Amino acid sequence: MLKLYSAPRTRSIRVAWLLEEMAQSYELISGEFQQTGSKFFIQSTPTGKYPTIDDDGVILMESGAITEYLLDKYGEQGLRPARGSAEHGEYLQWLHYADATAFSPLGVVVWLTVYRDDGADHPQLVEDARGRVGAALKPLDDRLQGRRFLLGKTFSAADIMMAFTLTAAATLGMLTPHPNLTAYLARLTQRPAFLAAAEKTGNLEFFAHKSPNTS
Ligand SMILES: N[C@@H](CCC(=O)N[C@@H](CS)C(=O)NCC(=O)O)C(=O)O
Repeated sequence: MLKLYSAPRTRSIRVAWLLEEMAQSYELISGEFQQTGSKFFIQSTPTGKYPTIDDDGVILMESGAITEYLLDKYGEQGLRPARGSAEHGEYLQWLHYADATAFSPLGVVVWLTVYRDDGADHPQLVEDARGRVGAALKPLDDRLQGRRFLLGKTFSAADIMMAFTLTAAATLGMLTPHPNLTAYLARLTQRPAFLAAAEKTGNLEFFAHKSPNTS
């Protein structure tokens, strides 16, 4: 059976949520995120990263790639537009934007202020990364003006990818200037498939936007 390696507060929620939307059965292998100080790829998964899937020996990391693989293999279930359509191009754009463009500067903020905990020694770097987070969230907020989802009226797997990124932004207090994104994230996290995945993967607290230092 398809196995998903998952830990709370990681991108594994994206894959669990997608599988719940697809009503696809899977075995959840739950672990805890190991703090990455100076070592990387040390998570208790076959790749050392979360998320990882093992689909009868096909071992994959990268949440965006896993998303596309699962939709190809197990059926799209209306979760992405037809290939070659204009909407499919937009779907791919936002799917990748979620981790490549929007999460990158967020990752720097998290790295310096949460994992390394020496952000105070590098105020310029933190400020620069925060500025780039704001710059990456602005076009998204504009996109959600008058739209329920990234593609308009239709929910897609790109929304799943984006929700994790926006939740990370919210825990750092960086979603407040973006009212469309705040409302959009609230909409997404009411979905039954999200709630099922969040419960199974221990992510309900994270999506309540609690930072690692608050309980
Ligand atoms: N771009 C990758 C990022 C994967 C990633 O960095 N995952 C984090 C948890 S959310 C991790 O496993 N970090 C441990 C490490 O970097 O060694 C994806 O979208 O899956």
